[in-house]
Amino acid sequence: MKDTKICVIGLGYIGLPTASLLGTKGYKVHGVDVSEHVVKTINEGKIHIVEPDLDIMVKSAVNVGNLKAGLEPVEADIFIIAVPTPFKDDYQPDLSYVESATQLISPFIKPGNLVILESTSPVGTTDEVVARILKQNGHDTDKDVFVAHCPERVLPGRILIELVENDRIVGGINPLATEKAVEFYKAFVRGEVLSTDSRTAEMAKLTENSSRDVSIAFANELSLICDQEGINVWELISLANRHPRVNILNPGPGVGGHCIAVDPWFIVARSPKYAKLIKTARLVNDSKPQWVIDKVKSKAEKFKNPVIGCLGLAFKADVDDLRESPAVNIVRRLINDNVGEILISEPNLELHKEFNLLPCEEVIRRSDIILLLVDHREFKGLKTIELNEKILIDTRGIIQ
Ligand code: SAJ
Repeated sequence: MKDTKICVIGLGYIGLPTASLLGTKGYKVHGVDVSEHVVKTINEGKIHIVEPDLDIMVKSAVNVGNLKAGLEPVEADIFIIAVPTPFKDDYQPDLSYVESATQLISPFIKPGNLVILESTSPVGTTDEVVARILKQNGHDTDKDVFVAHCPERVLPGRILIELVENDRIVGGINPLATEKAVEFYKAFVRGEVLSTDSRTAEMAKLTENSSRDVSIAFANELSLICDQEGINVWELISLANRHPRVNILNPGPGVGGHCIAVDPWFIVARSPKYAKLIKTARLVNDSKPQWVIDKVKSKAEKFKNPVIGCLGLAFKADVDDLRESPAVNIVRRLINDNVGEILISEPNLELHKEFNLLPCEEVIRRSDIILLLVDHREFKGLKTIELNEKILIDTRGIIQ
């Protein structure tokens, strides 16, 4: 292991934890990123994203000389691609980062190398994009360059734990590639390493996130029905979940982050004729922020100069990540539509370039309407009784 060299392309939420973990396990890791700032920060032993314990891991990998970052790849035994796979305006997958990462590493690849795509990808990407580009560049991916997919499955906030503890699904474009990739993951993963082919591995990851999206859509749909019927949806769900075979997730202001709100579209894009439920779930979850906005507007109408206190901006509890956050979308719309004076509190951020952030207590004290958007631990102790006469719209069901 000491002599195994690994080149990780993309030093974001997945690439950096993976690179630093491998560095602390004794591999010689070279990380590549397009951002000079990211490269400089990591080489100083620091981090550019918020994730528990990642700072310690990066510092120790850099200090022992096992993690270096650069703008260009180097020759290695194993290449790991961990770049973003967003979608375009028409919900079609944007694979341009995977394509450019593959082109970037191609001149550095030698016979015997293993190339692993970890980015969440539409079915066929490992074979039809990564292996195809390598083949076009003269590499023999049938015989001596091994190409596989191993989707990342870690939960932001628990990345370093889940990188080691979670089971991994590994699928090569041929059985030999699967075998080589399985052998690599078995060296540092404590969970089980399960082998399949690359297309099934790609679909497994999309299925996991779509399954969660569909379940959340069910909860969100229930929340609208219950609101109309005057029923507390959280009480309802906790009662229904007492059935031994029922497990309903929680409604919220919408689904955020860059995974669950994105990945189901990769299935819909390839199978529009059949992916009806998956698409509907996406639409149900994407329509929830508008429902919240309408609710606030109808309450605000009762005030001459309404002050609306928004609690939370992040896409989920106890993180500082605002990507695809329904809370941000809702706050921005309330401001643009001049619904009233908007006060905002986000305890996980000190500053925001667009919004003025205030302490939670001040927001509550000054507001007529309290809009709870994120179930951060700082908000969990709030009690209806302390909110006096104020109107409460609790999209997460945490205020008692
Ligand atoms: N949410 C609800 N109700 C719930 C659960 C979640 O409204 O009951 C919302 C959250 O508030 C958030 C969104 O859904 O806005 C997504 O949050 P999450 O915690 O469910 O998932 P992510 O996006 O942080 O991470 C997911 C994970 N996938 C699954 O749990 C199947 C993670 O394991 C994946 O690695 C990650 O996507 C990814 O990178 O794909």
